[in-house]
Amino acid sequence: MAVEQTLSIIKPDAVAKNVIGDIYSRFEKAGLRIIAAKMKHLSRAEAEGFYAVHRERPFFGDLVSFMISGPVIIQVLEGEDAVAKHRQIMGATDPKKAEAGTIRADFAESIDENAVHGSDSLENAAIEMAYFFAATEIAPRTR
Ligand code: RTP
Ligand code: MG
Repeated sequence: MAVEQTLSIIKPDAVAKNVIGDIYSRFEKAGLRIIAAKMKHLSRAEAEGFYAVHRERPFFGDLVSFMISGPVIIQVLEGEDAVAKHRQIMGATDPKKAEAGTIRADFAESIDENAVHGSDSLENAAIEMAYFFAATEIAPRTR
């Protein structure tokens, strides 16, 4: 397995629930290191750009409105097999289908307000990291 980097977002519902620390703790316990982080209230244009692949989907408008309903925390996670490991900790998109003990099983209310985002491939991870962070804002561990 290779060391990878992936983009994670704690969505507005989870920030509102005050569970940022709990979610960070799950990343750390899984061996994922936070190598970049920022809190941001996304503009509509930023949210639309981030989710542009879903532009034609029926849920796109609701998704964008939700993502700009409050601040989010955006981070880059680094570790062995980080893309898949992060998706595993997150759980299924629909919390009703998410495995017990996953972030979405524990904190998500619905498929629309589902607590977290995670890149779904190494290729998309690179695109999404560049969308939110300059290279100088990402600090891979040296010790
Ligand atoms: P994400 O991109 O946020 O990590 O979630 P995901 O990969 O598990 O799901 P994706 O298919 O990429 O969908 C992006 C987000 O759109 C909302 N969604 N709503 N109502 C619906 O049928 C529906 N499907 C997706 C969710 O917030 C999902 O996380
Ligand atoms: Mg996705």
